[in-house]
Amino acid sequence: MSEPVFAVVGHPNKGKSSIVATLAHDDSVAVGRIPGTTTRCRAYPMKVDEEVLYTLVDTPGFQRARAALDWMQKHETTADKHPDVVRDFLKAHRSGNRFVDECELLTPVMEGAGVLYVVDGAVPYGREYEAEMEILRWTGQPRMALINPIGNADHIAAWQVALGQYFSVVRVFNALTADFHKRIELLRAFGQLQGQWRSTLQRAVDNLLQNRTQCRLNAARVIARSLADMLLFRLEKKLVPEVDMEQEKPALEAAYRRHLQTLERRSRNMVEDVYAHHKVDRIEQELALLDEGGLFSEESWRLFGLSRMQLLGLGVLSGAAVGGTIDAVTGGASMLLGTLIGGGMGAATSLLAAEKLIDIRILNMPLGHKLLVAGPTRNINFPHMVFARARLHHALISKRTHAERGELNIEAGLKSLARPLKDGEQKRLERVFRQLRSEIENVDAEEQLVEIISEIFAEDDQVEV
Ligand SMILES: Nc1nc2c(ncn2[C@@H]2O[C@H](COP(=O)(O)OP(=O)(O)OP(=O)(O)O)[C@@H](O)[C@H]2O)c(=O)[nH]1
Ligand SMILES: [Mg+2]
Repeated sequence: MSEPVFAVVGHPNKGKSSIVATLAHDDSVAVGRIPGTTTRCRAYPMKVDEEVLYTLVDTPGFQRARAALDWMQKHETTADKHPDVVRDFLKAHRSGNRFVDECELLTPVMEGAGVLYVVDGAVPYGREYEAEMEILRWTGQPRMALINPIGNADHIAAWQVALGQYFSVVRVFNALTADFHKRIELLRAFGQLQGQWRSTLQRAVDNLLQNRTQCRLNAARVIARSLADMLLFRLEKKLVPEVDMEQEKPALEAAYRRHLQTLERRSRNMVEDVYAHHKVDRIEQELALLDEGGLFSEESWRLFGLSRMQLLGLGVLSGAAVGGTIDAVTGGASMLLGTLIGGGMGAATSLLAAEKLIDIRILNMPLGHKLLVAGPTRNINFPHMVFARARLHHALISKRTHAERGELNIEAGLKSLARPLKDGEQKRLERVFRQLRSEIENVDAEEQLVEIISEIFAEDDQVEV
């Protein structure tokens, strides 16, 4: 194998598999509360465009480290022979059942893997780890220790002192929350372990950074496509003369909403695929009854981090659009804003809600037939809200580690979307939404939307969310 291989080893239940999942970007790695989840070694290659950048080997935890070290010490001669003693240990016990887990975890190390030793910074350091660390030292392989604080970080300092005596590099690395930048930093540290890995890992870092940009672009494409589809969606139903049209409207409206929800859900799944999250249990309020104040309520907007002023600004946009063109807003904005502030938030909210999402028209057809037509929506705020929801989901999914198996609760993540959109970004979006609406299949506008969204995501990626 030419690419660097790292065996992730340690005590049972310390987050070894979680670290493998996070570093290999692989949510198929089995992670579990009960010690002994991993019983066999398994290699997880980290690939970008089918090229393996590095491989992580998940291993079972040490079970009888003290007894294994005793055996090794009995066969010890001089320090230069320590790796040979470990090899002899494997030969002597590989087919037996006394040191099954020790043999399993030491095999990839003796085949050339670097060692990543994982401990839990939330529990106190104790002597029982010394046999494990000593065995790893005897392997002679490059070694790094990772302190993965499961819960709290109370004992990190003591661990650092102890680990520093056995490992050339010691890092605190939270398997569940380590964001992309921390993972990159860790890879760079791997490079320090062994000279010959440095250039390969630097290339891996470069590839991952490029891949990150590509993922943002792919996600932006998915979102722009679904936004355009949602914005231009039109649904119609032909009715024979004797049918009561008023009775037909609710069904058409419901079908319209269902379709929007399907489009949104599909785009969420595709964005998750872009980031190799294939099994996310997502909890998200459905694109609600927009015209009944649900999604356009003051509360919804606030949830998306829009300030009171921004909210009022959007209210102005929305309100003016009812009476005329959006361009006319600029002049009248301050006056309207004054009225809205004077009228309190209730006024702004009602203005936001005033525009119906689903506008159903009735067209006359030959022979007394009628055509019920729903959409495309003309609601000004609709694409902004759809985008705000997509952006929040993207922020959460792009930072989610592959060790995280809990549900992804979108609304609960709202607080963490720290960066409000800049006015310029909001305006560019509005301009392109208008363009999209003006022409069916407006490819140019969609490309522009992709560009704006990727730029917003790039900026979001710099911010700790
Ligand atoms: N809160 C928190 N939980 C973690 C973290 N790392 C792992 N866990 C949890 O700890 C438990 C054990 O994690 P695993 O990754 O399966 O641990 P392991 O060392 O591979 O365990 P074995 O295979 O049983 O030896 C799981 O329930 C994880 O979700 C962490 O950084 N923070
Ligand atoms: Mg495991």
